[in-house]
Amino acid sequence: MHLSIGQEAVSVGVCDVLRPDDVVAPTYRGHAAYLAKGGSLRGLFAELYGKATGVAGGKGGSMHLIDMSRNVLGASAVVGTTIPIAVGYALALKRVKSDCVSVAFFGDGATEEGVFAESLNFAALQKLPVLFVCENNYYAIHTPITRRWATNRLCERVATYGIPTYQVDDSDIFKLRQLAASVVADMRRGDGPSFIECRTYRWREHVGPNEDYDLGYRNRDDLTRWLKDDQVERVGNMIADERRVQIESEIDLDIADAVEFAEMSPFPETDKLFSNVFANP
Ligand SMILES: Cc1ncc(C[n+]2csc(CCOP(=O)(O)OP(=O)(O)O)c2C)c(N)n1
Ligand SMILES: [Mg+2]
Repeated sequence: MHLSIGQEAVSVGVCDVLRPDDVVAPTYRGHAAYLAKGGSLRGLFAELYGKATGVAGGKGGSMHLIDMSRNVLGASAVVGTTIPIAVGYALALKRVKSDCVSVAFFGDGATEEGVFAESLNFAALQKLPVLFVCENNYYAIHTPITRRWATNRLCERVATYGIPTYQVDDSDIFKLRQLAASVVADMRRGDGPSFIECRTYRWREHVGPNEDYDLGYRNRDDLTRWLKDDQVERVGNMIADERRVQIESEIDLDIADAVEFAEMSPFPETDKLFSNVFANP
């Protein structure tokens, strides 16, 4: 699984200003976005275990959290694919004259896919209520943006489509939240798409729970800088000690409950093998 540890502030800063009826399209690194959108901890863990009670019925796993009861459009393992899905949903929202918005989360690597350019153009042309949120963690697997991008000027590239662009380069959750609130309000009024580039950092390896600073593609000093700016710690420090201890123990209990729920849940029935998949026997 692809952990979003270190990148939580992006998901929380954006999702906190959304309404339950707004939709989000997270990526395969989407645990934080799923939970920030009000997702079910039990449903998430059961999905990781491949159990029938998981949000995708145990057939998706970590990379494919889909939960339309929370308006979380299916995440995908294929880089960049949630961008046009979010744009398509925004087109549907506009057609039914809804004031809801659609949010596409994606990585810096996804901006290199052709569909990113197609989606930006179409969303700008049609003035769709879609917020593009790039989680720029500087790497696509092990390759840094310095070896992939001719220039670092991502916001400038996007701006050429006539889309307002913003950059949050220090992961400040309150700055991002305020910005998201303002652009979402504009989008609800029909102002069309916006783009936010959030600089952030993946603390763990690309896939899996371990650290990978011994691989040589990045430096632990970079992590140290981001650890100093950890927004989970920052927000935690704003809460009175007694209350914080209480919140943390409640969360520990919730996690223990979700893990137990997942372990006790059944695997999907074999007669469900061909339901909700494209193939038919
Ligand atoms: C279309 C496609 N190409 C390549 C891959 C292999 N791949 C998986 S993750 C990844 C890196 C994507 O980087 P980024 O978009 O920055 O997301 P991050 O993993 O950093 O969150 C690549 C190339 C893929 N899954 N899909
Ligand atoms: Mg990346």
